[in-house]
Amino acid sequence: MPMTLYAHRLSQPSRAVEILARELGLEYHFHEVDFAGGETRTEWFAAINPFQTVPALVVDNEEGDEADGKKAPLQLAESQAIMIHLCRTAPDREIAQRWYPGDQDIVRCAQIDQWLAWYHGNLRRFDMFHHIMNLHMTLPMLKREIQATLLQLLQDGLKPGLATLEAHLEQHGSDHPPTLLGGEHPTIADLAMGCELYQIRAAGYRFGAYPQVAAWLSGLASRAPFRAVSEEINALGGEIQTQEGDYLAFDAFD
Ligand SMILES: N[C@@H](CCC(=O)N[C@@H](CS)C(=O)NCC(=O)O)C(=O)O
Repeated sequence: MPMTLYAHRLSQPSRAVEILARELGLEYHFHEVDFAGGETRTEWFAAINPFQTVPALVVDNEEGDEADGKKAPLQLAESQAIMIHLCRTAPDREIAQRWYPGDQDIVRCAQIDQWLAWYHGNLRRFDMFHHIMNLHMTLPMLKREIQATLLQLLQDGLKPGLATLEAHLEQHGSDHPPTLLGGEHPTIADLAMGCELYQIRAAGYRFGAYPQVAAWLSGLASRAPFRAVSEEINALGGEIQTQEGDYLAFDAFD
C-alpha cells in the first residue's frame, strides 16, 4: 500500500508517526514540509491537509471512497488518528497490536485512548519547545524576556502533568523501563507523550525530580527507530544547549 508521510523531523507529532511507521516495518515515502517556513499554510498543502498541520498521510488507491469509478486516496491528518490507522492496517498484526490492539483488547485500547486524551490538556498544552525555538532565534536583548514571560509559565504549567506521570509510572515498579500501561512494550500513547517530552530533554532540560519519567523516556529513546528519527532534534538540541544555556533553566524540573 504505497503511502506518503508529509512531515518534518523537528515536529513532535511528525516524529511519533514516523517512528511508529518504522516500528511497524511499513514502507513510506517521506515528504518534508517546512512548517517553520510556512509551507503548511500554502494552497498545495491545504489540499492535502485542510487543518494545515504536519503530519499528514496520503495512502494511494487501496483505501478511501469510490468516486467516479476510481478509488480516491485516503488523506489523513492528526497524528493520533494516523497512528491508530497504521496500527489497524499494518500487515504485521502481532507487532501492530502491541502498539494499539484494536478489537483484540478493548480494555487496553480504552486505557491507551485515555492517556492520548489526557496528553493534550496536560503536556501538549504546555509545549515549551515552541518558545525554546523562539528564544533561540531572537535577539539577545529579548531572550531573558521570553524566558521570564513565556517559558517560565509553560515550565510551571508542565509540572503537575509531570507529577501525575511520575506517580502513575511509579505504581508499576518493575525491572524494565516503565511504560504507561505497565507491560514491557510501549504503546502509541507512550510514543505521543514521549516525543513531546523528549524534545525538551534534547534541548538540555533534565527530569531529576521525576526519575520514573526520566527512565520511561530513556527506555523509549533507546529503541532504534526512535534514535534514527530523532537525529535532527538531537542536533538542534545540541546547538541550543551550547548557545542558550545561560538563558534556559535546564534545572527547572530537578
Ligand atoms: N494535533 C496535531 C498537531 C499538529 C501540529 O501542531 N503540527 C505543527 C508542527 S509540530 C504544525 O504543523 N504547525 C504548522 C502551522 O501551524 O502552520 C497532530 O497531532 O497532528
